[in-house]
Amino acid sequence: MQRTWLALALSATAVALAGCGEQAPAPKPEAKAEAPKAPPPPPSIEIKIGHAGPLTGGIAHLGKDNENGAQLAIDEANEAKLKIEGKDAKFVLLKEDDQADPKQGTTVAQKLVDAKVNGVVGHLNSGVTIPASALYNQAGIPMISGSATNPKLTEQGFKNVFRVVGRDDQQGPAIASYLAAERKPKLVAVIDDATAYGEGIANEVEKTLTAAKIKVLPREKGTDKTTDWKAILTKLRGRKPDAIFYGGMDATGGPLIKQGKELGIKAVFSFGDGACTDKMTELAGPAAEGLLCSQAGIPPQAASRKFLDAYKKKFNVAPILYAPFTYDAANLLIEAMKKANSAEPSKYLPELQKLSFSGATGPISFDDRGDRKDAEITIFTMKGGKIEPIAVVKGGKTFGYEEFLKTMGGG
Ligand code: ABU
Repeated sequence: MQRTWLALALSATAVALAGCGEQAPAPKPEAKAEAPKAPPPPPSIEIKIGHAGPLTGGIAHLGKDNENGAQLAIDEANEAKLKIEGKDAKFVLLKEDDQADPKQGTTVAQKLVDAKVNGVVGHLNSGVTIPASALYNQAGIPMISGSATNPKLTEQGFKNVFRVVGRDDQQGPAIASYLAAERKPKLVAVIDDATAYGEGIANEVEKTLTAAKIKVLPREKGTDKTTDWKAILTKLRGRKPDAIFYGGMDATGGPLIKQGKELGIKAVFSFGDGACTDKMTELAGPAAEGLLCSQAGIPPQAASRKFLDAYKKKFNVAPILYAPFTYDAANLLIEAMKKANSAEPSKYLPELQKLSFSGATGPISFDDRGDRKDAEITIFTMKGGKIEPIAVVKGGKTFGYEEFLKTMGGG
């Protein structure tokens, strides 16, 4: 009874309201909880580092070794969540294959310039790095090579060009002096591959030998593609040299020593850094045993434990030659950006020029030309299929390898 009355009353009210032109208020929707707004992402800055080296061809293994070193530094910088200009810095490595070819080198250098890279690690070969450096210089982009050793690279007056290895006018005299002192050759044959590096280091070796009153045969030449050395070696065999020095890379140096031994040449074979790798055994087998060679820095196995462990963990191989140096090169660019709080080349270049950096390869700072101060040169021999460090030349002094390790606080 009471319910019927209530229904009638409500209906009357509704009619009355309708008569006044008013609507009954719509039932209120259930109030929804407002989702909290996500804070805007922190501003970020993309910093592009270029790397260029040979990733195809006979020395692709060395190009990949260099690239890996730079990649490791970039990955670590991203893991460290650095801030540049107050923004989250995201580093990317733009990788280019210059095929160890000077023409291709300038093509990829222009590509990196067009991509507006903030800095470059590379290139590997002196003959490629020298012409490429002119393009980076024109664009004001700092570049650091971890392996190009020809002196000319840093003698062009370019303020943006650096290297973290020694030069061939240090390396050539070091290997030639070691050869002269330890093996006492009376007659030496010198061969080169007609590249800026090969010819340059061969000239330095010849100068040092001649100054030591050691007779040097007229220069023999191949190319950076020569793998058949038999004609040159047969000619040299007749001259009975006590030692042969080859200025060139391992891809061509391996066949050279193999064919030399097959022809019965008894000379000591010696090489610069381009052919100072375990690859010589892969290419020449037991013929590589006993060779002498030099590298324009500390041996890779003497790099910091932190670097060696991280490299092995990431790539599951040990560095071959200059990976610790390209790692340092990339870290130098990053460190200079941190100091300048800017990835703008014109802003961080002055920091790079005056940096004192503790790298995986030891303390690094640059002289006015952009060369590494106090670069070491290491002398190796091939033993049991592996190149083994035997001596280190630093600041005009020669140390036994173990003795040198003690100076580094190791050994
Ligand atoms: N330094 C040895 C290989 C690289 C170069 O051409 O200099």
